[in-house]
Amino acid sequence: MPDTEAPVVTVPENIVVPTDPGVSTAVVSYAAPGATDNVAVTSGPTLTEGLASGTTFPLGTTNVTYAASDAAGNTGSASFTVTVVDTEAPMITLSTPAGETQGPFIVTATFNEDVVGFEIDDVVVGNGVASGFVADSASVYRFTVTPTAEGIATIDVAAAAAQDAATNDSLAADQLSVTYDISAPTVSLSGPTGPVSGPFTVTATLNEVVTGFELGDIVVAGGVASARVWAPVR
Ligand SMILES: [Ca+2]
Ligand SMILES: [Ca+2]
Ligand SMILES: [Ca+2]
Repeated sequence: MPDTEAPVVTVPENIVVPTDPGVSTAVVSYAAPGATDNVAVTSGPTLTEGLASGTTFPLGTTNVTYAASDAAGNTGSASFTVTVVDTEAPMITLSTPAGETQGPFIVTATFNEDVVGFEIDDVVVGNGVASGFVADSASVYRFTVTPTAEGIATIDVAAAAAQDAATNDSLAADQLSVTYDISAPTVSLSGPTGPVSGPFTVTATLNEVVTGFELGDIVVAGGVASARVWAPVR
């Protein structure tokens, strides 16, 4: 009597795992498949489809099949699936070229993965208006912010502004703030109010932080300016 019974291969149950942190894949280990036969298993179980245990599985479902044979050439096989699911919320970062501006400025919103549903209405501007919304890609967006009044303009994007392919809502962005400054600095001088009989101190007070103000900028008629105390004072 020939042996017509194929080996019986046993494999793990279907596996569902989240992606590893920060990547769209997962390293998945599973229990080693086994095989039994009415006579003897002579080959296997061997991986014939999918990926080995302990390797990196892609997003989505991967079929994994193992086969085993006996001496009579009968082959049995069994399959299971490994499904990698994205459970990570997309993160968004807001950036702009400078912290101070004298006019409209560009803000770039960069997600750490592709998203859908991000649009200009998701951008909340304090003391300004957003316009010119452009999608450079599914993860990088740009828009222009025009400040309204001198002072700080803020840009916020709340949580759930956009969704990744697995419909995870995006996280809120850290607030971006830019100082809108269009007035020239003013300087006021103060010193002795009455007659003097020797060197005296003059204080130059600027209404905002400046650079480039030096001793050579001081013009004195009937005297000489020297740097007794020369420190930036606001
Ligand atoms: Ca057999
Ligand atoms: Ca995600
Ligand atoms: Ca949205």
